[in-house]
Amino acid sequence: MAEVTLYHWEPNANSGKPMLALMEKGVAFDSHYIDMLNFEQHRPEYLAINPQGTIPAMTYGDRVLVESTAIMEYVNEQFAGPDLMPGDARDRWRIRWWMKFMDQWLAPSFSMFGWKYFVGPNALAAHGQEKIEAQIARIPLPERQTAWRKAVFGLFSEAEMAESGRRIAVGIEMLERELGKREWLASDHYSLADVNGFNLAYALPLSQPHLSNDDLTPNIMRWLRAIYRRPATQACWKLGRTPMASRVAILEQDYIPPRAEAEGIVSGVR
Ligand SMILES: N[C@@H](CCC(=O)N[C@@H](CS)C(=O)NCC(=O)O)C(=O)O
Repeated sequence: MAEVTLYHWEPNANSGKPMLALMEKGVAFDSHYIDMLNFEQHRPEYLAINPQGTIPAMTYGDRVLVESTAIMEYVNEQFAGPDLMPGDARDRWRIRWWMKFMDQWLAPSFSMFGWKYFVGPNALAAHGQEKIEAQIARIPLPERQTAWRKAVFGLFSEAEMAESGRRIAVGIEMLERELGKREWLASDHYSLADVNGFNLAYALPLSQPHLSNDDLTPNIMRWLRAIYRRPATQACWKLGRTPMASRVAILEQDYIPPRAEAEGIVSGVR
């Protein structure tokens, strides 16, 4: 048994961030998959670890850590292995700037698409309306109850979806510009900003093929493929169990042309 246990869902967004950071550092950990579509995050045994019922969470000895970006910073400082907050003070400022921008502004927009097109429809198909209502009533955080209701019952408004689409387009432009300046997102060294960014952006050429592809965003594509080829990323994405995570295989293609429409990824995930 390892000293570290990570409770996580798919290598994607919040769960994927500490998963990938631990693997990059070479930290041995017990992987505890929480099946979010089966509401395992609201079961008493998990609530005993994280009473908020959200994932990821990490235990290290008797310490319990939550919040994906804060966990990554902890992992980087606590354990030996390559420094993922490298460079000088300005680089570290840039890393933190990008992580804050992604966590607060961009990730919620990606998440809205993921929940509308993947999480909600798949959970509804698996459990049916009545059981889902009962599950939602058990969720500890009111804001997570709202997110589930909107996803399952198709209640994200057109205005919300349009705003998320706009933010994703702005985020793509910003990433492309920044990655034109240096090899990695925030520093000349691979950093937590790259780990964070990859977890949001790995499926961009599938989900936003009209905005991100080899013709329009060559810097993003170079960056995504370079991260995909890293042994830690390969090991991390092997822990995925749903078609959400297997979208990463798009990065094996050498050239991805512009397309007008997102490909039908399981249940229309975009
Ligand atoms: N800010 C938290 C967000 C955690 C969070 O909301 N995670 C989502 C999955 S990405 C979750 O646990 N959802 C479960 C639920 O809403 O039932 C973090 O970065 O760790």
